[in-house]
Amino acid sequence: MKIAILSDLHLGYARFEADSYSQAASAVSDASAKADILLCAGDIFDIKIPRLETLKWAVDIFRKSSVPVFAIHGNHERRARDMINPVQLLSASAGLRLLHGESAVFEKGGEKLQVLGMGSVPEEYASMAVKKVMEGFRREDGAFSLLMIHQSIRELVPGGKEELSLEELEALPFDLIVNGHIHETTTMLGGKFLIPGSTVITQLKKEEMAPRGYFLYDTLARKAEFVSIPSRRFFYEELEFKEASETDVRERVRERIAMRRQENPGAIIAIKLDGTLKGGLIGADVRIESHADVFIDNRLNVESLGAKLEKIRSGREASLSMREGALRELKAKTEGKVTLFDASDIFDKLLSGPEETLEYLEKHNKKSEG
Ligand SMILES: [Mn+2]
Repeated sequence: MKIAILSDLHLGYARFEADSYSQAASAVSDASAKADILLCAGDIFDIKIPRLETLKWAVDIFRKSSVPVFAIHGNHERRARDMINPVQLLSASAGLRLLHGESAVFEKGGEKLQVLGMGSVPEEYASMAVKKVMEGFRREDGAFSLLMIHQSIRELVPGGKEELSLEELEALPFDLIVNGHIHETTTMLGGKFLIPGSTVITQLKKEEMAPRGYFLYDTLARKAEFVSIPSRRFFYEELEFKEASETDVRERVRERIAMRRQENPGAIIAIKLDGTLKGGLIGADVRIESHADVFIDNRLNVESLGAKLEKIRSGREASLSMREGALRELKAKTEGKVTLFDASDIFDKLLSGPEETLEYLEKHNKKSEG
């Protein structure tokens, strides 16, 4: 059996709305021609209450699929329990099978696939939600078992703590786990954990330069193949300057755009400008003419400002920790020796001011007099 795994179509995404429709349409039609079933791991829509035009696009795109579609909702579609989310509406109008905390079996040519779907939940509840969903899950005999989720993954989030971890996912009884939410194509756990990534650019990050597409998974070979779809090229450029003039910056930006657009006329281009400017120029002084689908991230001369802020911040932290250190030291040295009052309290009061110190001493003097 061949399973197509798609995710994060973000239909109606305002910045690249036409791309969101055309690229999703390509992905769904290409996938339905190659696979026996299509899985959609959430964020089919970009917002919870899409415009009617977007809904019409979605219905048209999914109605054309010649194979069944199983889907879950993503965080962009999540609404309160008693409200209708757009994927539910799509499910009712285009025949998608929407799974939230339940499983469905698809059978073809004597082969069975069981998909357990869990729509997006807030990250802090993800572990608990998976446990709860697993309690109600009964494994179908002889079926290839698959879990479909739409969550962050602890190991992929810097400083992540409450997200689902790869370890707990690996321990679950599935042949394959597929995830949405993360827009970058990713393969983990030796091919047992797949993230297809979004079909449209939404974040203008370096990682999004990779081709857009979907995974085609073969249950017999237990292998996934990434199938790229026709999509608009995206370039992320970093230009570094040193003591540059406004003309220097404008020239190099213009050159870079021309170079990229020569090979890819419709390319989306994000340009990060970094480094220093001549004399008293600041980043905001550099005016760059606007081009369609070119996004400038101007960080010229912000380094010095950033460094200044950093100095102030670390200075504050250093003095704070010095104060804490001194308090601790004083406490340790006077412990058991000074009995009338707490020496570290006096130190603290002295730092606050003479009034506070006197007040404190007077209060303790009265106390010791009885
Ligand atoms: Mn998304």
